[in-house]
Amino acid sequence: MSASQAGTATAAASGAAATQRFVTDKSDKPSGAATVGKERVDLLAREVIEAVHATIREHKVTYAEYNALKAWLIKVGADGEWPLFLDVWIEHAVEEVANENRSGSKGTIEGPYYVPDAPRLPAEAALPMREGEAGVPLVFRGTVTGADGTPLPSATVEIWQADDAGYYSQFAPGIPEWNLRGTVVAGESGEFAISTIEPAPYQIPTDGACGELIAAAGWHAWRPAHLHLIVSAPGYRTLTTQLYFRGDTHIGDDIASAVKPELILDPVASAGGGREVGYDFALDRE
Ligand code: MBD
Ligand code: FE
Repeated sequence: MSASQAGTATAAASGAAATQRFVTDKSDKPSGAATVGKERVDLLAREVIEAVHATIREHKVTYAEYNALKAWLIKVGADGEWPLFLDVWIEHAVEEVANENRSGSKGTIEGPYYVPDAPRLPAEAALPMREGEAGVPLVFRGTVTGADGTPLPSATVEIWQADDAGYYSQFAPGIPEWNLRGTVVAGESGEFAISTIEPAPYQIPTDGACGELIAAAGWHAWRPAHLHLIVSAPGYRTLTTQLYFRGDTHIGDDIASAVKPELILDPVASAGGGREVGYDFALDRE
């Protein structure tokens, strides 16, 4: 992305887009908020509130600190950053619990920037890209099987990623709608080969409430470069995961705590000047 376009990418705009996405896709769905029963709400809300009280008593939290929290929470909402805040600091624990009994490939968090129904592409395909899309070309190939090795020709591999400047289409201005997003339909043996570019390390927006927290706490805003994937096949548990690149500066201190050793790729140089890498997905049965 050019500097002028990057200059107009604001936390509030990407936050509003991520909030709208969540409300549209998740709020009213079977896995959404509407289906949580009274006993669970009572138990979980009470425990979280009590945990906050315990922290206040232990550290003798002042009114100045309480008011700073209140102001900050109001700003999270105003900036549309609830999806960002939750997915960066909370989702990894939910994912850990949800996937603790998988025997196939490791999952990790979805994050705020998935968009369903990306263009369908054949097993060997390039992701939608701009003319001369910046970045090191990458061919990412592999197979989708069941955890027992059964090839899954009915699988789809949904993939989305940031561009070479660290921006996601539909969450930053000036990028074509489906840029670097696709739904790849596996081949006869569950195989796929996706041509793309290597994503850039990603800095979460620094000009909104989440950035304010990071600065106030003296943290950093970086995620290591990553590919996002949702791999699915009828009769199998859908796998939401991410893949990272060995040697990345922030692989050991992801702000979103979503790196696992099994998710780190080792790409090698390929003839055309780019890089290539293989990764096979194994899905658990439903
Ligand atoms: C991302 O790109 C991301 O993957 C997560 C989890 C949070 C913020 C931005
Ligand atoms: Fe991401």
